[in-house]
Amino acid sequence: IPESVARYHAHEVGPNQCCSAVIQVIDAPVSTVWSVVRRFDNPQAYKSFIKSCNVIRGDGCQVGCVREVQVVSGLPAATSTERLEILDDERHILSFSMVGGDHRLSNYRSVTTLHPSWPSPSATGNSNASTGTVVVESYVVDVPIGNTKDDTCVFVDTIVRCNLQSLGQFTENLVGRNRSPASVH
Ligand code: A8S
Repeated sequence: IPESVARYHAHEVGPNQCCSAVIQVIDAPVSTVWSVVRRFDNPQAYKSFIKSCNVIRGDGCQVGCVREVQVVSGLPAATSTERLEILDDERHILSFSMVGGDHRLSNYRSVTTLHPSWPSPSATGNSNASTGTVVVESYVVDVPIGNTKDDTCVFVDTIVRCNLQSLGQFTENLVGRNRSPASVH
């Protein structure tokens, strides 16, 4: 990861905050994965905990715009209001923050970056073509009163890991590289 992009993952972490990162390797090109990730107005395309999303301020994919997501039932929250902070189409960086909602994740901010990955030459005999993507998603968030840093990170890591795994499945399907073939009836 280039230094210039790595610094986006170097969050300032206050005494009552925690931060962590999740990494996911996806067997689809950066261009495909980015076309899905950059759609700030359509997170439900791959985030399975999100039921629906409405842009309530600004233009869907422009910095400063605000979306309100409805979360599926069974989770400790129903809605979240989120602001797009960074959308860099050249370097494949997206960042958003949570600015409202009925959840307990105060001052949440995440940064997602995409990086080309190369298959091992022995696997394909072609070491030049980048075919895959490494996704890095890091975040910082306040530790809610009555919780520990560890609990908070375990909770958020679980959600982020689920999101990145379904991003992988969704985009691998788009390019016909689904690892787990659909069952045939
Ligand atoms: C994301 C990341 C997170 C979303 C969390 C952490 C959330 O949507 C869910 C449960 C909650 O309790 C908080 O990139 C909140 O979406 C699934 C409603 C914000």
